[in-house]
Amino acid sequence: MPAVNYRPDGDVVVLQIDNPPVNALSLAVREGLTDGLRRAAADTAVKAIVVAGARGSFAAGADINEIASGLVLKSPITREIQAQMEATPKPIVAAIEGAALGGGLELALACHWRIAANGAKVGLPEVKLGLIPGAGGTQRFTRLTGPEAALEAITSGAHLPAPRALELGVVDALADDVVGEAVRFARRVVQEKRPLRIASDVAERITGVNPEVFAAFRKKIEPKARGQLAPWRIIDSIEAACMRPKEEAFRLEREYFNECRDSPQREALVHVFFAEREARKIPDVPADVEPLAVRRVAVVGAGTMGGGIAMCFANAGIPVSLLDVTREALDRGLGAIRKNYAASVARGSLTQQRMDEALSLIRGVTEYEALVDADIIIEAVFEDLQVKKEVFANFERVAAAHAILATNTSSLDIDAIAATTSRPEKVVGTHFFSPANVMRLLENVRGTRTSPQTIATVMALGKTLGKVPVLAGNCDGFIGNRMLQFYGAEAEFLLEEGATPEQIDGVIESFGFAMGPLAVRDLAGNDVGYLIRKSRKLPPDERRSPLLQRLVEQGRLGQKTGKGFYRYEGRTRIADPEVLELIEGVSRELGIERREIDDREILERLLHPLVNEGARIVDEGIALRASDIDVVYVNGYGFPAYKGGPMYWAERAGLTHVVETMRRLAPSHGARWRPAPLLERLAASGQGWKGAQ
Ligand code: 3H9
Repeated sequence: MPAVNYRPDGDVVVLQIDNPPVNALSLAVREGLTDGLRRAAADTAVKAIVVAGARGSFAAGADINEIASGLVLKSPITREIQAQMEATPKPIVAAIEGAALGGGLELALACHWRIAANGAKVGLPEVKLGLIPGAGGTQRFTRLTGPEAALEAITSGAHLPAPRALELGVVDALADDVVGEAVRFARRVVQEKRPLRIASDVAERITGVNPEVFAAFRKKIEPKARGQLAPWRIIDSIEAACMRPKEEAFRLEREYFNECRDSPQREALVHVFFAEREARKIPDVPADVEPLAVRRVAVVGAGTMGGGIAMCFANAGIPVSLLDVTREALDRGLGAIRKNYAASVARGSLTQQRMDEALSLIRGVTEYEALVDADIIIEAVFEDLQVKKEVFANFERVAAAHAILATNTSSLDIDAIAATTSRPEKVVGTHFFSPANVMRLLENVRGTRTSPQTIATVMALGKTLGKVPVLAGNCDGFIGNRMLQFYGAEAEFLLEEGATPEQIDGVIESFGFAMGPLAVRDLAGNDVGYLIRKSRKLPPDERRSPLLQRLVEQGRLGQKTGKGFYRYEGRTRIADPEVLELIEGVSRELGIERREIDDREILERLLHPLVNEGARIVDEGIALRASDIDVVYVNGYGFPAYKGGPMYWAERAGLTHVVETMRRLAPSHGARWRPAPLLERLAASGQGWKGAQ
């Protein structure tokens, strides 16, 4: 099968890219395009060319595997094909269906005109792979849209819906029958002898640009882009498009692309890209297991989590019943949802019409009987096993026979919950993260008897909701929270030994997390953290810190009481000498001599125990693979994606370092802090996590 089909249609030739699954621009595609262009240019019967994609999609960009190989791409490279297009005297029209992303859009931008299907999406998402567009994307896009829109679109990597792309000038027209319309359009252009429109020569929107635009944008993205390379190089490249001669600007884009391609950040982000896709593959749930069709959903519990989960479904266009047993709690929950949507409308990130559509899909109910038509019921009530069991007993009474019964628990035993029903094969954990309508991670949890179809359904649901699903086995805390307890505890031990809250949070935030562990505690509430801690039965030999309890006793519950590990003015945290006194008091009480602790020790002592527990989780089969843990931490716990996730990061730094840290900690911290046997094995053999499979 050729990777590019040559399809004459009268005096127009359609070059159709056909490279499953996503029409990536592999070498075979590039060769096919170059040959097709040459043949069409040479054939006097051909008056115009349309470039399109097979199977309803244009092209998803460069082949990421090829870029990740680090090898120099074989000629013809995309830039050479673009030069060939721009030198062709015959009109070339891109017919964009599905997705035109990255190099795919760059290819379309080198065509003279672009026609997109109404439902198509276009974008330059390279930033998410730690790259900048490397085939003139920052140049041609900016020339068509002007710098403001280009800065927003390319630094965010957003997928723009076709109508928005039309508004911005990235595409020239929308159509239903895209290829047909592109062919007709090409003929019209020939008949009218319209001059060819070469995007790299369009200059109106890059002329007379105020350089302040770039300074202001750099300031704006600083909090989000801190520590990363690609977003800054994208701005540099767009600035060059506006401020430098064309050839120099294109050359700079190439240099920045190479710099990003060769950076460890690119490598880490490509790891995350493939890890997210790998996580959807469950070895004992073959791809042909048909997920249950989810047409109606019910969520039980109208608190913050339940409301957020209901919003996820409404946003995906799925009708959802939200149940709370009292009218008052239900009204409060529905009110919070309305407020949430209204805030998005006020911010401009949602239209009033979309808000109305979403709200019309959420129905508040107070009777369990109303859940009878749901295909999946998700419980999101108080985190208490007894309460959850009672709720599941109600499900047992009313749920349709085919319905899946899911729990949003963040740590409780799925099998114990399943045991209250007569259909344990339909019971599963769907652990959403707060705020549920924003956070991308969906940690699905299988019980001993959860059926393949139930698993396939909740994994597919993750995709429907635009989330990143990962499957975990059943244990206390599953993947994410089970690992996190070590990180949280170690932060307190470091305080006892001499570190300050600012130092600990500073180290973690410089590493790339949005917030350090103590600031997170203050946000979630130290009373909540303390309760969870108290409910855990720690082995007698395990080190414990009384710090959290002391804070709670003194009313330092965190942001909600204006003081916790910090003092707060609004949301601004301020170091508080009173806390330091309290911490020093605890050190004295425990007979610990405080010392200077350097930043590296802080980082390793916080992250290595996390990785060590991750190794146990892989060894026990709770996570199917180490990379699933990376997906969990990047999407649910704020681990910087450009460092690849904790397991990837540790492997790059050397697993032996983790073993050494754990050997140092275990004598004072207890048996659970000993190096995981799997980790010791892999470190000794020099194998990475692949050795665990
Ligand atoms: C670039 O273009 C650089 C240029 O500027 C520079 C020079 C030209 N390559 O996501 P899915 C695989 S950088 C190779 O599940 P969906 C994917 O791994 C690129 N493989 O489907 C998966 O494989 P498997 C910029 C790719 O329907 C399968 O295809 N472009 C590529 O949910 C299905 O993928 C991007 O960043 C690729 N480019 O979503 C776009 N893309 O089945 C990246 C996908 O074995 N791609 N695969 O696990 C996407 O965003 C989504 O795949 C897309 C489809 C939205 C297209």
